[in-house]
Amino acid sequence: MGQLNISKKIQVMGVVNVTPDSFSDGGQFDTIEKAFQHAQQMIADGVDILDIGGESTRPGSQAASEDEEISRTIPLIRAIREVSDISISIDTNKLAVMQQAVDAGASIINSIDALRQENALTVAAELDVPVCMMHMQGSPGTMQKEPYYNDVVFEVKAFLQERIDAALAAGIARHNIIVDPGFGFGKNLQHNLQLLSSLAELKSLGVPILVGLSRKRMIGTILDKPVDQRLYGSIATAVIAAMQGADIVRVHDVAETVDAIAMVRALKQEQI
Ligand code: PT1
Repeated sequence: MGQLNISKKIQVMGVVNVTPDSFSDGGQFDTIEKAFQHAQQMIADGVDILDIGGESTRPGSQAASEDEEISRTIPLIRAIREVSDISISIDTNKLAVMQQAVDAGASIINSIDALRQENALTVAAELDVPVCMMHMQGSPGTMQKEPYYNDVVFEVKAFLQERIDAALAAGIARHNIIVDPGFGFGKNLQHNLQLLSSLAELKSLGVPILVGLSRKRMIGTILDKPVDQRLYGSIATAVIAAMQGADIVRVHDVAETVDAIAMVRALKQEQI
């Protein structure tokens, strides 16, 4: 428990959303109970890390308040900790949520704004756990309006390098740094495809790379399929990313991805 596994093994991170489902009115307990069952299934399916988030950050989504995020995520983290020592990541940009989550047993901070908020780097350095810093152009409410880059791969890589430098300067240990190009966060289809096809270029940053492509719109656009029919496309993108050196893949469909990634791992061991 606690430490991120930094061995050669490609890790599967399972997405556990604790955001109330607008189609159910079962209330907070119902939401947490469902997320707990979901987490237990992922553990049974072989997940390496559970990523718990109490605020949706999909394009166009609404922000959650600090109290909402805390009341959704902290009881869930405690409940999982009572039954398992699985690695838990907290998907948040809020400092109080990071602190309470780590106190409750989370061992990774997943920051989609790359710890750019006031004091976030200092708090993360004090917590002394691995942090994932993600690239995003704009903010979730508006980021898909008009994403623009001259050279998306160059600009994302330069941003991630700048965040690595800032993290190191704030006292975050190099072995605790993970980066993520942020698929779908202020990127159009072409930007996403350019990043995916050049993912290996991020390896020279010298830190583990996390990618989240599962069920995203880029898959829906290519396949012309709604979100509940993107499983095979999602598996394909996880494999494409892992083949290019992604160290952690963030996914919804854990059992399927664990098998797909096992094939990549076997192939990579042959190559060494
Ligand atoms: C991600 C990620 C995340 N994605 C990390 N954390 C989401 N580290 C939440 C779409 O285009 O990639 N990396 N936390 C979910 N966000 C999105 C963004 C969901 C875009 C869907 C889309 O459909």
